[in-house]
Parts: sequence; structure tokens; C-alpha cells
Amino acid sequence: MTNLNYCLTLLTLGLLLNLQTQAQHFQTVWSNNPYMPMSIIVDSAFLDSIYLQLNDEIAVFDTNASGNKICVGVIVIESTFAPDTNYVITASADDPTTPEQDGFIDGHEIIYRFWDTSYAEEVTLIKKNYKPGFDINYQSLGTAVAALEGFSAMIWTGTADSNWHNTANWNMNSIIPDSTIRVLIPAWCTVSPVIYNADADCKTLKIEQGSCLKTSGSAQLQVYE
Ligand SMILES: [Ca+2]
Repeated sequence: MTNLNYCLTLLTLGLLLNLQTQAQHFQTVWSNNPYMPMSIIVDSAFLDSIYLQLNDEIAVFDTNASGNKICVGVIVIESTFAPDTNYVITASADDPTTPEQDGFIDGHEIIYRFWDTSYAEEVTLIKKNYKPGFDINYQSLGTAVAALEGFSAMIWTGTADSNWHNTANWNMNSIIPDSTIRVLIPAWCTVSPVIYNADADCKTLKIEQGSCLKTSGSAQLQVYE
């Protein structure tokens, strides 16, 4: 192989790799034109207190009859997220003339996920805040205006007590960690978590200096990564 050919091969490989890394992560269950679409306007979108970055994605999901999450709309962030630029996710309703659920069902909860391109990881821990006067659930031809705050890890707050299994002690109010969720015990918490009565799971565990985690009796914590 000549030097020139070698260089061209490397260049082609580089371009292919580059194209591959730029491929969109979330794919909607519908294609072509959306059916009776809803506009979800995203006012702000943070991940760990920083605006979403170039090539991050925001997707909206619905839950189908089998309990699976289906992607019904997505946008890719171009450049860094700039507030008040009206990022609009176009979500398709389910087309009644096709047998499968290929869009959202009116009245269902809008479920958000981020694609964090820097870590190539989906973010499912997302708090949403809706602007009053607009829709707050899926609605054909409706409009929602949302401020989104995502977290790469669940953060222990210890607001209520020391019980790991109490949802009130975590920054995401209605859930406790499971095997898919990263956990952070921050230095600033004044009450450290104790795992008792039942075993606990998490994906990864980070305990900042000055904090601790205790188990009591036979209860155990399983860290999956
Ligand atoms: Ca359908």
C-alpha cells in the first residue's frame, strides 16, 4: 500500500468513526409524518446543573399495553442548550389505523429521557416542571411547556430520617435506587443512610469524604458495577 492510499484509508476510517459517534441514539416508533402531534416546548434542560451540550438528546416516552416504554418524540441539541430558543419536541399520537401502538395515548404521563453524549449513557432521573395554563400529560394537538432537570445519580439528602428505603430521603421524591441507578452520598448531608430490614441495590456508589453508609442486621447493599 502506498503512503497516499494508507492516508486515504485512515481518513475514510476516521470519517466513518466520526459519523458513527454522531448517530442519533433515540429513535421514535413512528416515521414520516406524526399523527395529531403534540408540541412539547423545552424551556430549559439541565444535567447535573449544567445545560445539555452539543449532540445530547431529549426524548419523550409513553408506556404501551405490555408495560414497555416507547419513544414517541426526540430532539437533538445543536450547540449548547440555550434558554428561550424554543426547543420543540414533536410527539406523535397513536395512529388508530395501524395495529401497533406507534405514538402516545391521550392522558398518559409524559416520560422524559436524556442522552448524555459525553458518557454515552441514558439519563432517566429527570424532574419536570410544567408552565401553568398548558397541558401536563399527553394530548393530541396539545402543547406543554417544560423545564427539565436531569441527574446522572440519585443523591441522598437524609431530609426525613436515616432510612435508605424511605423515598423522602432522596432527591427524586417518588423512588429509591435500584440496580440501574447510580448513587451519591454527598459530603453535605448531615444524616447518613442506614440500610436495615431489607436489602438494597444500586448501579454504582460514591460516598464523599466525611459521609458514611451503614448496614444493620443482615441487610446488604449490592452494587452492580
Ligand atoms: Ca397505531
